Amino acid sequence: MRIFSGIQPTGDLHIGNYFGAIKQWLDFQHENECLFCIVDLHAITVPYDAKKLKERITEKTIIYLAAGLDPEKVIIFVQSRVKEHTELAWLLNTVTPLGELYRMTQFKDKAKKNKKNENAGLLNYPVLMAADILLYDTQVVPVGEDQNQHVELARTIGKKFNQTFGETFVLPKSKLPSFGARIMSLSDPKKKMSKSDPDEKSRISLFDSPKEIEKKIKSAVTDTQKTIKYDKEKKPGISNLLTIYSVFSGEKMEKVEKEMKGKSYKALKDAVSEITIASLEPFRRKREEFFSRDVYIEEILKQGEKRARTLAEAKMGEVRKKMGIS
Ligand code: AQP
Repeated sequence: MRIFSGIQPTGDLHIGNYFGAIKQWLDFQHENECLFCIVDLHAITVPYDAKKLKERITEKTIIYLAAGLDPEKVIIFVQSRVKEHTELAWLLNTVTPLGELYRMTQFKDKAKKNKKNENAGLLNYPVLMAADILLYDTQVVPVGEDQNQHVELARTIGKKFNQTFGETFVLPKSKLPSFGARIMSLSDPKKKMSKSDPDEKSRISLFDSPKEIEKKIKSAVTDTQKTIKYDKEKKPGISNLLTIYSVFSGEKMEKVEKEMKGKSYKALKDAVSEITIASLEPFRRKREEFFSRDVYIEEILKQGEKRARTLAEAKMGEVRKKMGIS
């Protein structure tokens, strides 16, 4: 199967990004044709530091490698280096109903957060994402729950194009993890954990030190009751901690609930801290190995770009022809 997914080079990756996206990618890489992209053109739709963007891209590439992606098997590349993404996004704009874009949850959330910068790029973000996906005849897009709506829209746009210009695009499907598709903020467990949340305590970054992890989990919001039970509506904080424990341990929720039954909230937090620290330790270690290997990282990105471009150019040739563009 052809698999495509990406992560924006914004902020520090957190355990939500890992469980929602990267962990699934690792499972796919052995038996499928995978493209994993660093989607820098998406990252610039919100205020960002232009001087730091390149550094952020290198950082994310290191994370992909440290997590265990094998550049011999998968294509790792930077979105802006393959110009066909923006060309196709423009063309797809012409078949995208405006109403669909206005109803996207992420647009509404981000526009609200960035009142002074409510730009057209933010609105058109899902069209660019549709281009990223459709350009490679992607069948499956492994993402967290928050991106599901965008993948659905990519399908709608692809279908509309096919109906208008003839069969051209494969219609993609999203693949959510069976559990951990939405890790919530530690400070406000009704909101998803997010890289751009100004409250650092709200997320556990993949490279937080054991001390930082312990501190953040200790201060995680729970509730005033005493029972440990999975109930997303009534006990969002406890449910989030149980989820984190479950995804790191690989144990089913019923088993985790049984294990934690009768324990104090402090004991639950200690257990979550312990398993999180132990599970993230290999990331910290492997990341060190890739530091100061800039030439190697750039080589991987160059190779990835070349392989992605070959596929993208062929598809764009077909698209231009269908649309009557020379
Ligand atoms: N809290 C989450 N739980 C599970 N999966 C998540 N993802 C994001 N947050 C969670 C998944 O991570 C992948 C990469 O996300 P992205 O870089 O495209 O940006 P995002 O979805 O907008 O995630 P963030 O962390 O909230 O970033 P910012 O703050 O920069 O917008 C996606 O597959 C996403 O589903």
